[in-house]
Amino acid sequence: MAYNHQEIEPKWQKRWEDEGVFQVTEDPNKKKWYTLIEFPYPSGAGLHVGHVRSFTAWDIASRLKRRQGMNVLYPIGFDAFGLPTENYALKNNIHPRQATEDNIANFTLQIKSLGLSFDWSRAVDTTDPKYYKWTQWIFLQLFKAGLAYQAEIPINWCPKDKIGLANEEVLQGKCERCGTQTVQRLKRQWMLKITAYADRLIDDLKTVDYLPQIAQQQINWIGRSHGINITYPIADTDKTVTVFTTRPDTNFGATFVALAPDGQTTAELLASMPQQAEVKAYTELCKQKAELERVQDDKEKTGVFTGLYAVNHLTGFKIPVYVSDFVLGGVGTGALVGVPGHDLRDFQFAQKMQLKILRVVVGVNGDTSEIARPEQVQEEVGTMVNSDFLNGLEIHVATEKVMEHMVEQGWGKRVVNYKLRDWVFSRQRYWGEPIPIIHCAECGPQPVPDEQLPVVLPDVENYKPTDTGESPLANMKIWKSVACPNCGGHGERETDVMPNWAGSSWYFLRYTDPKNDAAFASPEKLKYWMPVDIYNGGMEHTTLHLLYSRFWHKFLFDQGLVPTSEPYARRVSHGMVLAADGKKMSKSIGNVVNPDDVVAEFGADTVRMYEMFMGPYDEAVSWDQSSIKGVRRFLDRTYNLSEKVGNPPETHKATHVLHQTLVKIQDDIQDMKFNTAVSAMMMALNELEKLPSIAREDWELFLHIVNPFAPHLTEELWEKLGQSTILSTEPWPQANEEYLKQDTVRIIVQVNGKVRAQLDLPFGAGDNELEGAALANERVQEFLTGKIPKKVIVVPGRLVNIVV
Ligand code: ANZ
Ligand code: ZN
Repeated sequence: MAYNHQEIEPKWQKRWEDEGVFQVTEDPNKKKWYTLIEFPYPSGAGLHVGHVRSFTAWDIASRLKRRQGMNVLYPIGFDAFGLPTENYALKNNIHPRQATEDNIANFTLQIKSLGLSFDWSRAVDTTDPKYYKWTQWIFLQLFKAGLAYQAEIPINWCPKDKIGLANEEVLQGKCERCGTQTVQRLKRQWMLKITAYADRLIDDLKTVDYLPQIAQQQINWIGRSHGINITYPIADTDKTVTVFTTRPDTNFGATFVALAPDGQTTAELLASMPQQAEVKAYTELCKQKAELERVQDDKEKTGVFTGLYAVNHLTGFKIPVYVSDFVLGGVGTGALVGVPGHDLRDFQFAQKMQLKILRVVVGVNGDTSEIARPEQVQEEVGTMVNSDFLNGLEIHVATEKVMEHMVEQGWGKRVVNYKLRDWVFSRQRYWGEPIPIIHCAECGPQPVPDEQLPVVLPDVENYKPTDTGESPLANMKIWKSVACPNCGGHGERETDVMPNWAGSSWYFLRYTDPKNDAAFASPEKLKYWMPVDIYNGGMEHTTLHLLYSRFWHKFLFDQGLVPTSEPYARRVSHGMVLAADGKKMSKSIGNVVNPDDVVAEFGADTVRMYEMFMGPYDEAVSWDQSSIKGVRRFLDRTYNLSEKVGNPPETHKATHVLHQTLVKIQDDIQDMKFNTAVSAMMMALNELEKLPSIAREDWELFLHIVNPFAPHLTEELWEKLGQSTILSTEPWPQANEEYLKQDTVRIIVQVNGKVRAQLDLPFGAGDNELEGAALANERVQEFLTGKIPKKVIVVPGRLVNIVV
């Protein structure tokens, strides 16, 4: 018989909510536990079954910890500013505020229907002025500390979305959102100096427990490299060129210098270039291309010769100076020294320009032949050759030695370089937090005074982006015009808004004290809850969101405003939920599974348990409808088994299995092996089903075990036992050590009524087995003294009596 989830589930959701069972307050007598999932973006598409997977996993872990006596904070909120909503609103012709409200309402219903133990009283919404007041306030602290500044910088401009994009939002030269080819444009932008934290963002990873690949991605993104700036004289001029290299060991193999079209050096040397006209034409052409496209390995290399030659001090060779767009203006010095034998891009460039290719490193394969094919380009390991005083040295040893030499000779200076750039923090759009700055012709940019925060996003008639590249707020003449807070003269509000990474850079702090009007959170509450004990999120956020929020947090730490230098003690990630066809779910393919439909048909408990059962938590899994049915059958069987609670024989195998399952699921949840935890429950159920009747104690234990996974049904069955308490708040049971030992039972062996031996025998061993083991026992045989027993009496699970 199938139980009625449509009755049971709303009933328990209401009861939990009415009694506030998942609301937490700071309790100094309890150990705190802060579980965080990335708060969802309330898109028009609604909740994804992928959200369900991670939300449920951490709900289960939170439910367990809570029942184990910890004070668990498991909060939820909405990251609701940004382009997706704005674009959705434009497309459906509603106001972004309305769209956001509708979407949040829908998400809330969807999330609540899953029986997740979020503390809804702490929900945040980044678009709520009471929330973004503090986003603005933190921005102003950054501004006051000199970490927010304005710069005229080339930005990646998406001609379709009409928006400046951060480098991170450009993928292969295309807008991350719409796929349109981006172009470079100069624009005054607000920037955040995340580069000031580059070292700490790498070094402090040692103090946290992140999945290794997540930590590595952060390190790669920051891209710290230790190298040297070498300055070469330019032949027949009084000029020099300075290049950045991490591989000065290869300098005997240098055959050209290349300058970035948009680099400082090109501008400085232009007047001295014999081929000035060609260089100018080339640099004009390069402006069309996006940075990422320029540096791709497989891109055909282009460039022009400047007519200049640099002199390599080591060899005395005059090497030609080119301008080429595979060199980036913003990296290092905007100039590099080309070693085509040992760098693939240099190799491609040299082939194209027919430049010399020299071998100065021999790799592990021992190939010493001339380098003519890309596979021969030896980049990372080997021994020096054709390099004078470096010959025979391992490359890293050689690097150190030649650096020392160059520094000594005054040719070079050791430097550390980073790939990380400052964070472009303004957007010329509508649906974001206004940047709380007032521009004054006399005083420059002035912070909006604290008492005037928040700067509320005004209603505009037309929130469509403008072709001029200004934000729609720029059209709001009256709103824009304000008094300068410093001199009282005429001021104008900043009309750019923040990127949608802003609100998510500190939301985990707000959860600790979400209603506070006097501070973003009180120091006491922060002290109680921080750091986040475990943070789960998508692999796609491991560089941007994670880096940005760590940066803000470290800044707040430096200001004495948060108690820990890192926000998240541990970071883990979930695998994606794919469609049944193994593809990413997408509207256009039509393979999207709507969680509402499966909840309606099978119930939240089934969906929760199924998504845990699908496969290893950190691996991608495909949706499988037949497997959902199997999980639902498990729950129906559980429901039906509740009829069998009665008075069984005292000890039996199921009791042992239950206690072992209890321990197993505790361990599994700890290790994020949610799928094997579900399997263990299924096996326990099989054992229970074998019994003619089930002891009440065993049945209660089973309900405890299943409760974090299927909270509604287990509450219902708990109530059916006559319990008036809420199972979700009951103390977690302790496993009985006795039952954990093995699946054995102690059998007493008597000979003529006297105890002669005790045997540990497997559970459920049959009469014959017990008799055989008893008779075979050495001590028993001594007492039998070779006689044939007259009679053997077996009491299953307890005793064998041998009569002679
Ligand atoms: C010579 C050399 C020889 C290099 C060799 C590599 C291998 P990482 O290590 O990723 O930080 N480079 C320097 N400035 C550049 C610029 N503005 N645009 C593009 N590339 C630039 O990269 C450092 C290397 O990137 C430098 O070391 C330089 O090439 C190149 F066998 O110098 B190397
Ligand atoms: Zn002023």
